[in-house]
Amino acid sequence: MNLNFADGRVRLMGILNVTPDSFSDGGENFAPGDAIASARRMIADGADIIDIGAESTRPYGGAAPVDVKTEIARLAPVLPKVIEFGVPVSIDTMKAEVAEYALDQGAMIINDVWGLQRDPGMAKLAARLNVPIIAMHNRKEAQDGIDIMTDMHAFFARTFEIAQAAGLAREKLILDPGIGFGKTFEQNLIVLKNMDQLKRYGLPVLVGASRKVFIGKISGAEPQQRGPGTIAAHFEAVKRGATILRVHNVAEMRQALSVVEAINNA
Ligand code: HH2
Repeated sequence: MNLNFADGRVRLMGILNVTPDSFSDGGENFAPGDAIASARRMIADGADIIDIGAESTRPYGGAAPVDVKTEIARLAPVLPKVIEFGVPVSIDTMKAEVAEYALDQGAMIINDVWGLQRDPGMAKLAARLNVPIIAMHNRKEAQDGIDIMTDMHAFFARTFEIAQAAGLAREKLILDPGIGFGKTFEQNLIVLKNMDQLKRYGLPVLVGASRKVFIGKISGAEPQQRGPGTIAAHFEAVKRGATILRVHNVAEMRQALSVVEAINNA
C-alpha cells in the first residue's frame, strides 16, 4: 500500500476503539455490533482508513493493560467484518503478535504508539510483510524544561536505526508527533506549532489531536464536546504538512476539510 499520497489530499483515519476504557469514547464500541456499525458510518462519512484498537493506550494514565489473548479476542468478532468493507484498516497495538494476527486477517497498516521502540518484533514484522507502519513519538513520562522538538528528532533517529537494522525500508514509515503522549500541555502546543520540522524526513505525517486533553484544558470542554478544538488543531497541522488525520468524528472533519480544499482550489 502506498501512503505517500502524490495528489496532496489529506486522508482521514477513523478511530475504532474496541475497548471498555478509551479516554474519550470508552465502551461506545466495545460491543461488536456497535463497533461494526461505527465503522460503516465512518466509511460513509468519508474515512479513508479505519484504525482499530483493542487496548487503550491511556495517554492520560489509568492504563489497564490487556494480554495478547484478550486483545485478539476483542478484535476477532469485529476486524474481519470491518476489512470486508473494503477500506484500508490499520491495527493500533503495542504488540507485534496482535499486529501479526490483524495483518493476517487483512489489515494493511501497523500503528505503533511506541515508534518501533517497545516491542522489538514490530520492525521485523513490518519488514517481513513489507507493510507501512506508523511510528509515533512517545515518552514514558512528560518532562518539563526539555526541548520537545529535539527530543522528537532524537526519537525518530532511533526509530530509523531500528528500521534499518530490521531490514524495513524507510519509505514504509509514517511519522506521528504523538499529541498527548509524554508531553506537557505547552509541549503539545509547541509540537503542533513546529510540525513543519517533520517535513525534513520526506515521509507522510499523521496527526491525532482528536478530543485530546490539551483541547479540554484550553476550552473547558468534555471529550465529546471537543469537536471544534479538534478541527482547529488539525487545520493548523495540515497547514504545516500533516497528510493523515486520526479522528473520532469523521463527518465533522470531512466537512471542514472540504471547505479548506474548496477555498484553496478557487
Ligand atoms: N492516540 C491515541 C491512540 N492511538 N495512534 C497514533 N498513531 N496517534 C495518536 O495520536 C494516537 C494513537 C489515543 O486516542 P484514543 O484511541 O481515542 O484513546 P485510547 O488510546 O484511550 O483508546
